[in-house]
Amino acid sequence: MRNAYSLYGRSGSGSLAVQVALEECGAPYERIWVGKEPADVAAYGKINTTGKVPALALPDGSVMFESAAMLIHLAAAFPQAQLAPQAGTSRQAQFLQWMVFLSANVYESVLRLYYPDRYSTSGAAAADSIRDKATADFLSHLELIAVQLGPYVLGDVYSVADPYLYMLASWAPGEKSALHARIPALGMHAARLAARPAIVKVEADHAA
Ligand SMILES: N[C@@H](CCC(=O)N[C@@H](CS)C(=O)NCC(=O)O)C(=O)O
Repeated sequence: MRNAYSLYGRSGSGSLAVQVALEECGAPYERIWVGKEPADVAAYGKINTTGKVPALALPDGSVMFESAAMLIHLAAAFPQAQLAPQAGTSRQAQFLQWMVFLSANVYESVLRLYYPDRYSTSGAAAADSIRDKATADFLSHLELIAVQLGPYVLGDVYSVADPYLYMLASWAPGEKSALHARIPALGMHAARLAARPAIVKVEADHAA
């Protein structure tokens, strides 16, 4: 029996996709919520110096940050779960492309949407225009990935890119139905993913 992983996160945050991957790998893990009080944030800063969630402590005690890196790592650590294509194949090249795209573009635009004050020296005065541009970028990034869903990010093969897309798209502002009406392929992807036992379990944990 391997020692357990420790996943640090918050409800509804970027730890959701990593928790889904831990479930689908069959990895032993504990899920730790990080509080938002100054003392909690200070204590967490000693575990993850970026201060962001998620962080993942590996069975050997080392700690990593960056959600996409965690997903890629877990898929490689548990090859029997078949959550990523084999290293060196052209399908893996596509997989890595979309993982980096989701992290560098989709996640990035969501952060501008939710933390606009961090993207200008004008503070709140610039917030509305930063949010508007972030929303437009978020939607165009999602449209770009949605046109080639078939039904998964890698076509007919499921991978950790799918719960990553599922989680990021769920952060769209406003009603989910509006996003799914605008990008139907994304709605179908979300419905398919929402039926997976690991997602049912992790969504319930985050909603509790
Ligand atoms: N690139 C990072 C982004 C992590 C991130 O910004 N997480 C958000 C929650 S989804 C966070 O910690 N926000 C709190 C803050 O920035 O103060 C990743 O993919 O893990």
